[in-house]
Amino acid sequence: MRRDDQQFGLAYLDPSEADDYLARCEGRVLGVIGFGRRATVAHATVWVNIPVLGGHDTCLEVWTSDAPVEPLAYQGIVGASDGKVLFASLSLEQRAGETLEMLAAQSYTSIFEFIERHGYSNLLRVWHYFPQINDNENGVERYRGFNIGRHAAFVAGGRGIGAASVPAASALGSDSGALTIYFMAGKQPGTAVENPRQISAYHYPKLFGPRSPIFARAMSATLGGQPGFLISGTASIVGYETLHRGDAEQQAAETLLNIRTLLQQIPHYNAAQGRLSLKVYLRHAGDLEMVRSKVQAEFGTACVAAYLRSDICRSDLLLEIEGVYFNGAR
Ligand code: 3EB
Repeated sequence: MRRDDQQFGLAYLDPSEADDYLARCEGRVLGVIGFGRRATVAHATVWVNIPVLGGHDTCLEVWTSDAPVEPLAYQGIVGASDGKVLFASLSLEQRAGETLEMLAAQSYTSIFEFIERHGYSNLLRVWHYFPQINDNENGVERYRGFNIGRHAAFVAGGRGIGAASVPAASALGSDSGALTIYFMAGKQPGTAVENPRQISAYHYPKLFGPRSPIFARAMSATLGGQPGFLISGTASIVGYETLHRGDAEQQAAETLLNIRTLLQQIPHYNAAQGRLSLKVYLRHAGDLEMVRSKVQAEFGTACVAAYLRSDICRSDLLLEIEGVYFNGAR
C-alpha cells in the first residue's frame, strides 16, 4: 500500500498499519515517533504528547532507509545509522530548579558530541517538542529561553551560526512531558536554503528574544541516493513579522505561499512526480477542515499530510507546517 517503503523516506501511519509496514522495513528503520495516544508499536518509539486531529488517536512517524541500519546509543541518545545518515532522539525531563534554557543547552551539547563521535557531524534536521512553550519561566517565555540555551551550545560547541552550520528545524509545544528532540545528521553536509520572503531566523531582531532561533528555512540533502528537501516549521511570517494576527485562514494561505516559495528554490522540484509529506500543527483544532482544504487545493491529494493540535512558538501564530519532499522514482 505504501509506495515508498523500499526507499529512504517517511510515512505517517495509524497503529493498525504500522506492524506490516515495520515488518516490510525490518532492518531499515531509522526511527519511530508517536504522536497522540500511546499504542503498542513493534519498534522502539519516542512519544510526543500532542493530539492527533482528523479522526485517528495516534499518528506514527516512521523514518526508514533504503539500506540496512545499525543501532547507536550513547549517554541517553539512541538512534540508528545507515552509513550515510544518523537518526536519533533524546528526552530530558525538567527537574525542579532547572530551566528550559539549561535543558536546551545540555541537549545540544550532547547532540553535537553524539554526532561528532559517530562521524556524522553535519546536523541536517532537528525536531523539538516541549510543554508550555508560550509560558513564562523566570521572566522569559520558555521558547525564548530555549533559544538562549541553543545559542549557548552552538557557541560552546564551536559551531558557526550561518548557512554552513545551521540545520532545518521545528519547535512546537506539547501538552506534557519532557523536552523531546529527534534529529537527522549526515556524514556529508546538506545545503541550507532560505526563503527570500523571510529574514533568516538566526538574523531575527532582538524583539523576538535575546537570542535568535538557530535554524535554516530548509535543508537540501541527498538521502538514500535521492534528492531530498527538509522543510522547517513554516508559518505566516514575512520578513520577521507575523502576518494576519487572529486570522487562521489568511495565516494558512501565507504559510502555504512560504512553503511553495521554498519548494521553488530547489531545481529538482517536480509537483507531478515528487513525494511531499507535510505535518500540520494547528493551535485550534477547529481550524482543521479549513486548513485541510487549503492544503489539498495547494498540493493535491498526492501530498500526504498529518494534522496535530499544538501550540506554536510565537503566541500570535495559529498554525505551522513542516514538510519533507523527495524527488525519486516511485
Ligand atoms: C519561525 O519561522 C516560526 O526555533 O527551531 C519554526 C521552525 C520556528 C523552527 C526553531 C522555530 C523553529 O520563526 C518558528
